[in-house]
Amino acid sequence: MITFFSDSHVLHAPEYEFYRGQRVPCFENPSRADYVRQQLLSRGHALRTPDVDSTDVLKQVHSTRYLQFLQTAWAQWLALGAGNADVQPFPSVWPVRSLRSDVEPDNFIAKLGLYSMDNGTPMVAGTWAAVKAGADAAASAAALLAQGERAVFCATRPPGHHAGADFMGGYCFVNHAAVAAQALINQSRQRVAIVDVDYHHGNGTQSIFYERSDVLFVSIHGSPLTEYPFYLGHADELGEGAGEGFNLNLPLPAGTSADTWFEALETACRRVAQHGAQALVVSLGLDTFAGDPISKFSLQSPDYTRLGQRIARLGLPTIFILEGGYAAQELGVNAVNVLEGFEHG
Ligand code: SP5
Ligand code: ZN
Repeated sequence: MITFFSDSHVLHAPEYEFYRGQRVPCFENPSRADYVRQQLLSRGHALRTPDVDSTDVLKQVHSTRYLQFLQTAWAQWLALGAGNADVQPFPSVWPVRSLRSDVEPDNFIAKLGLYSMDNGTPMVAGTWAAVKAGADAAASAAALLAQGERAVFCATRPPGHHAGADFMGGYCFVNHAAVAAQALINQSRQRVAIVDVDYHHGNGTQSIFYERSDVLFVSIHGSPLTEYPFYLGHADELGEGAGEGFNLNLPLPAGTSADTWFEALETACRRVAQHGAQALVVSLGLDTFAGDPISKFSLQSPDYTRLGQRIARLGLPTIFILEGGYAAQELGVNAVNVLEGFEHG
């Protein structure tokens, strides 16, 4: 399968995140993309560098002030102190209920809190470059679909599905799946669907399309009662206004078996077919793997072939976007299993 891959991903390589008050090495790290790249090449899949500028689509999906912040954040951080070049900024204050988020403060840490949903999304000097290459990959994939390509994979990192219109979170800065879906809509397709199979609910993607009927969002994920992102992803979130009925969450308890997971995939696929989708975006998180260090589902490597086969049966032009998956070594095998299941049945 044609795959977009940018070497710029290495520019996003934060050193640590926090876990229960301790610094731990980042689960979302460059080795993930290296393993995916290795597996793609050894199994004969062609890599291409993203060649479409996503700037205009990014503006349709994200707020202007948030994009402005992302692009200037590192310079603002350095301006705070000469020693900051080797330090990762983290927010320490957030505008929760009763606090205002309409006024952007001048203080950098306050801005970082305004534009973050967690303190789990470390940023470094090269973050914007890596993130922009990921968005360009999504736009490039949509352009190939317009030329008649059946399916394209974006092997991008950092991931995107937790990022909303104006916030980062869950290792995500820009929502690549939303960029892909919006780019497909811009090609005058009336109906697009996004199926999010990452272990974590795609809160950012859901929120971006929550009031729209043209982009159906369906997600299978660990129950937010116990799993990140905790504050969204329940079954009663159906969409609002024109979007009512165009959001489907299929939360499953941590520990759910692969058999039950595939029943949920069946439900998801039937809803996509019913939508009359003209193209599909798959938020391909592989943290549903039994060996994932931060997740609690139990898919095995051959299950990913089956996942690709089921998605292929929808018969739709499809963009796969890499999201989570932290068993880095197996990530490549599992991702390429999906693509080959899709291509060869
Ligand atoms: C894209 C994606 O998969 N984002 C996930 C973000 C999860 N952030 C919370 C990480 C919590 C790590 N918990 C460590 C458990 C170690 N036993
Ligand atoms: Zn995830």
